[in-house]
Amino acid sequence: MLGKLSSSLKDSIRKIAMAKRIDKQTVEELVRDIQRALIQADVKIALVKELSNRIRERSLKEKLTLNPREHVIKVVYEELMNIIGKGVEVPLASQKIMMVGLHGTGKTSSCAKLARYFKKKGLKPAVICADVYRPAASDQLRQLCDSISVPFYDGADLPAGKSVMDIVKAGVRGFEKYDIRIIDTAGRHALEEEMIEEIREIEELIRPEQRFLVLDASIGQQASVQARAFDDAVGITGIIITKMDGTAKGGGALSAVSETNSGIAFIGTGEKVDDIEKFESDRFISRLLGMGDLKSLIEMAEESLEEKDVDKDILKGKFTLKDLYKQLEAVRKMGPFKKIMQMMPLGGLGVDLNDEMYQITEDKLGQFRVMMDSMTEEELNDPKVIGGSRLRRIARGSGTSTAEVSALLKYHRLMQKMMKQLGSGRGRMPMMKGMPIGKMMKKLK
Ligand SMILES: Nc1nc2c(ncn2[C@@H]2O[C@H](COP(=O)(O)OP(=O)(O)OP(=O)(O)O)[C@@H](O)[C@H]2O)c(=O)[nH]1
Ligand SMILES: [Mg+2]
Repeated sequence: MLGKLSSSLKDSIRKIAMAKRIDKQTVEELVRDIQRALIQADVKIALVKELSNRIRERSLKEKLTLNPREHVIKVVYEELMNIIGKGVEVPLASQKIMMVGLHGTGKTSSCAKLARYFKKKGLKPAVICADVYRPAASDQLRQLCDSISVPFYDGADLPAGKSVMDIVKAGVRGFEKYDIRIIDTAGRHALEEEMIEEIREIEELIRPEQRFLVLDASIGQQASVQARAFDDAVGITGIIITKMDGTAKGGGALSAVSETNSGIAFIGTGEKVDDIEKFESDRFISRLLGMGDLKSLIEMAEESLEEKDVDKDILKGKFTLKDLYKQLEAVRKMGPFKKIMQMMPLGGLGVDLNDEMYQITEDKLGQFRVMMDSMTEEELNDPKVIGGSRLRRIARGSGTSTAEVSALLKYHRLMQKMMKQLGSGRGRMPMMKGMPIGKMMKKLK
């Protein structure tokens, strides 16, 4: 994804990391490298200029809390975050979602992707086709919905002469019992008043909690104009950027968020129904800069290795799957285990570390993450509720087996127990983030 932008940015970060000293000249060179990379990715010039000025200003004038190299990298990171925005969090709750966007941007595909996403989270989705203009539109959406076993409605039962509003009204009512009702709308080639009027009417009719704008990443800066027009019309609550897998110009669409009051909610990374990612800008930027562990590194530098206040609930044994997830995330971001383990004063805990313990693989962690992605909030908070049928659903949703999901639950129980012991015991608990994993993984074998 965004291969070229990413490789240029990585190069410039690497240069900074290796620079003998950080002075006006190094910063100027960095700014120029980043400008070139962003402009090639089609980010708006005005935004690039603003970012450049801020990097120059902050890199050299801000008071340092980190070493100068880390400081500059942190500034770059934060300023990129500024352009791309924080991303919007879509609640896992009952809601109606209306999709809007120009012709061919990926609205219909994204309807199915979203339905699948929510279904994996344990919610019941249904999809309504409000595109009566393109003859094949309803067949396309029906096939997609069939493939993921999600109910679909296109007003086929209504009398001839039905309008888009009739279909939407009947669909929303018919699917009243469903948690997530997704409405696909028709695209046009350009921003025509007729289309805008139609989505406005749909919006007024059903008052959807979410109005998602679907933008094609390959259109580059054109994305801004679209974002503004759709935001004016219906008030965009989230943006889905599609086709991030096939373009070098994605920077234009990414930075179009600044035209709306919302942010990026999802990105599409391929044609299949599973090719959708919840957008998390810190993770996205870390990946872009080629430093999966950049943020954690910076945090580590800031926090230092002092003993930290550990969440009291965790030590009382209230260690949920979500806490485990957070821990795995932190570890994954920090990079190789061995390095982290070596940084921690473990002697006091009576933990004897041998090489075997370091052999937990990235794959294993990745698999855990996918399984947790297929769980509901309730399950993450209280894994005890996971019985046979939920186990099967999670396994299916994550493409794993029930035995593998069970192994994760067992791992969680062990961790929970260990946390409890630590809480009641000797108290000293340096660097919660990654510590107990090596030991627990060994037990799992
Ligand atoms: N590579 C890639 N292709 C995508 C992605 N999202 C959608 N597509 C493809 O883009 C094309 C158009 O997608 P649709 O979902 O039909 O777009 P639409 O906005 O519904 O189009 P209209 O209904 O005609 O306005 C299809 O061939 C999709 O497979 C993506 O994230 N990556
Ligand atoms: Mg469509």
